[in-house]
Amino acid sequence: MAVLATRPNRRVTGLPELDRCAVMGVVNVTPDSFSDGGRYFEPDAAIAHGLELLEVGVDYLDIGGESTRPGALRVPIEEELRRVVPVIEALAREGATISVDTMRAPVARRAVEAGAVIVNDVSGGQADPEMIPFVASAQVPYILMHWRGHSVDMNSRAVYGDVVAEVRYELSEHVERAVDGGIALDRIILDPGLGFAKNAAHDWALVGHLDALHSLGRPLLIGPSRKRFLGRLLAGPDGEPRPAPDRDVATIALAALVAAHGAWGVRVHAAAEAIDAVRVAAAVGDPQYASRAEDR
Ligand code: PMM
Repeated sequence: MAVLATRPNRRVTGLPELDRCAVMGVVNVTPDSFSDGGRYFEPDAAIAHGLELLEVGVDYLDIGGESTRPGALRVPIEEELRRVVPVIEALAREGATISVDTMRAPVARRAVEAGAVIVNDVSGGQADPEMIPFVASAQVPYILMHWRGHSVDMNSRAVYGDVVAEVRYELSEHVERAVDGGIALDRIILDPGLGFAKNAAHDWALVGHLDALHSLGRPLLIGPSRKRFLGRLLAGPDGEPRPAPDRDVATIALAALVAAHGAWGVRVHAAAEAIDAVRVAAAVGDPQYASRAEDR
């Protein structure tokens, strides 16, 4: 089955090129994330969780200390540093390839010093004017996500005529800014930012049109894990959205679909299941992958 007409770009300078979609396991060192509700707020719990994710074979750990759930208020920078730095240090020592999920340049800097090798900036360089210069100087891969403003009021910015065209255009503008600011284009990974200033219909339109985003020419990371649009799709007869912890099967189904449509990576909580799913997607797209996997 030819899943894709063209091969999307999967090359990111500074990262290995995998023969399947990468899996990034989430480690939220926060008391209030919608998706895992503070389970890993204590450093020891976060480190233990990171080790579990490594054990199941994730390619990357994404470590963050600031919740971006809709309505969330900012965390003071000292607190964000206190949360993430020891966890990054410990997991880097264990050999993890770590991305730091932060919008702040000083946090990104300390995280890179502590062993992170990717900066995941959900604001795409908009929250902190020092972020692009820092990433340019550190020469690390940069995940640039589509974003229209801080979580406290982002839902009011979920207004689009044509969400796919507008997200594509806004991403292209931010890539241009990042490159003008000195970040090498070949280190940039793009992310449509599911759930960030987007309602469920917007999220579905974006995951259904990865081709439009691929046309920007950069690898795509997709973060569907346990998000509201899945909860709404799976609402029970009473109309109540399915709770976040019960959205993993849907997350995995979508991970397989976006992997089959050329995503470079998926950012997920249920990492073991996602690894199986992206391997299935790789085998469907390339029978050689299946025979190589059998030989491993
Ligand atoms: N989503 C969340 C946090 N960080 N980073 C990227 N690049 N893409 C995402 O979709 C994304 C992100 C929010 O989810 P969480 O609270 O489960 O971490």
